[in-house]
Amino acid sequence: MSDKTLCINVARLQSRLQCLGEVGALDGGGVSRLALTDADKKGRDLVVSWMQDLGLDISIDAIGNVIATLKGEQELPCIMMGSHIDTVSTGGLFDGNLGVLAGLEVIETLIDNNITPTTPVSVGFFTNEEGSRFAPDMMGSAVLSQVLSLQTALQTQGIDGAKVEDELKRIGYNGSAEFTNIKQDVACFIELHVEQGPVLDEQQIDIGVVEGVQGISWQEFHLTGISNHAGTTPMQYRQDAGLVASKVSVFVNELASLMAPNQLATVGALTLKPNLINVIPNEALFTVDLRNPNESELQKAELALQEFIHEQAKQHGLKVEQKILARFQPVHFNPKLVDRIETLAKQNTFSTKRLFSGAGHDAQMFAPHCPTAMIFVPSYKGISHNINEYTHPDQVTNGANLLLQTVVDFIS
Ligand code: HGY
Ligand code: MN
Ligand code: MN
Repeated sequence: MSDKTLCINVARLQSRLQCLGEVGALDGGGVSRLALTDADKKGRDLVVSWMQDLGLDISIDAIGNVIATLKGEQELPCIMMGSHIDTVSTGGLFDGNLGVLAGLEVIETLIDNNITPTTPVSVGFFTNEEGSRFAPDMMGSAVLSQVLSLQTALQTQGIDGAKVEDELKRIGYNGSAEFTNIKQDVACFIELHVEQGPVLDEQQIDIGVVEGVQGISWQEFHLTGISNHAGTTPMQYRQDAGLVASKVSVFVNELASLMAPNQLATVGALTLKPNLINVIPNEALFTVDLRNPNESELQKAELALQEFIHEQAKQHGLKVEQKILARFQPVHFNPKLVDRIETLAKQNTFSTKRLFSGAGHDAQMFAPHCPTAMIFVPSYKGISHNINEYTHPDQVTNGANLLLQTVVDFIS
């Protein structure tokens, strides 16, 4: 089979991206399908129906990961593609969805061309990749790769007080299939994803050849001081939790500048209590997202943050409680597979650039257990986790065809 003649059905892939994008659609554009919500269920049901239409073997495990498989001539470890279909609450059409639907498109293209692969070919979507409702992110693939225990994941309480276990049951995705044993059952894992950053778009590059994923540190801090009257309490008498939370936000921004260019820092969620104009806040609940491709640098940033918060809390008479929400070390993908993808991309006369992923991905959970790599296509102006996320149809087609050729290359 010549993989040069094989190409995906562009219209079918585009129509599925649009169709899935209507599930959880927001007025004014964009999508909200937070993990395990009704919208996530509807999206899951839609993609599962497409998998069923293709007659694929579908397995749903106890954390709700869904893996669909096209049988191979031989019972060998599969080549797996996949990503996620849950989104942040201001999501776009492509983050995660592209990797799942392009994987399905690759399988349907094999079927359309009466190609029975030597090894099984699978495509999966993994539960709660985003982690915005239930931390940590990449929860489903973290359980699959035994980085996170199933029980810990099931008992996780979300930002809205709901529990993963109850929500999985409520939407009917508390599956009973055995967990895929990545080491034994998966020959290699390839994830197609939008870059979500500005590099490929700015440099007009067709394909990002992803060498790895940077380290991620998510922490939640709860500062407690004393609420008091905003008009009668002299500044030096205050135990103002809101003040210190704001100082932390400025501190981590300055820390990232000091540790430039690879350190990133974000205070993404911040709630003050009682959150009233004339009351000094006695509580501040906030998150800090630190990222760095270098583990020791990431640890340095975590330590600097720790020291700053405790010194400020002491100075302002606050109690500090903190929780690690996610902590993943940097991951390197399989050099041979990365090289192969780069070669195939160049054979298609795509321009390519090697880069490290800024965002976390399910692929980073597979990487320690089987040869793993990722393919990036550009995000317009690097926008993502934003309703205006966009990737041009030609770039979607490039990525999906390269994914197809990588799979065909592997199964030939
Ligand atoms: O936060 C991340 O990097 C991913 O989108 N979950
Ligand atoms: Mn993603
Ligand atoms: Mn995302």
